[in-house]
Amino acid sequence: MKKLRPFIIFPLLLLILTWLLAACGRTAPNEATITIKEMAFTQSEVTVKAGQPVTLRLVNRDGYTHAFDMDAFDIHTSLAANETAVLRFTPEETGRYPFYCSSPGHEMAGMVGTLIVEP
Ligand SMILES: [Cu+2]
Repeated sequence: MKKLRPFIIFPLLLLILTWLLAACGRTAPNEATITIKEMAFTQSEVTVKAGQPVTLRLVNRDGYTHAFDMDAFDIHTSLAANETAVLRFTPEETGRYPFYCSSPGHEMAGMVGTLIVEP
């Protein structure tokens, strides 16, 4: 029985290592949720890492249509009342990129924010 132990431990270690690597990938996600409520983005600043895919979840909690526009990445999305949208893109360069709602008058009413891309 004792001779079999290394053969049992090695696959077990491999399994643990695989799990740890997967866990590490999950603890540093380039993900953010921006909620739209009462004619405003609840998060006016969102920080992500450059060179990694970003997942941006947009949640419209208002009873009317909004938009999410970020010219730097050519993103122009419309969100119906209570709709959720998921955007995926990869910012290659660091910087501060403004986003806004292009529904008439909404940007002027304060529907603006900044995506901060860090190294
Ligand atoms: Cu709006």
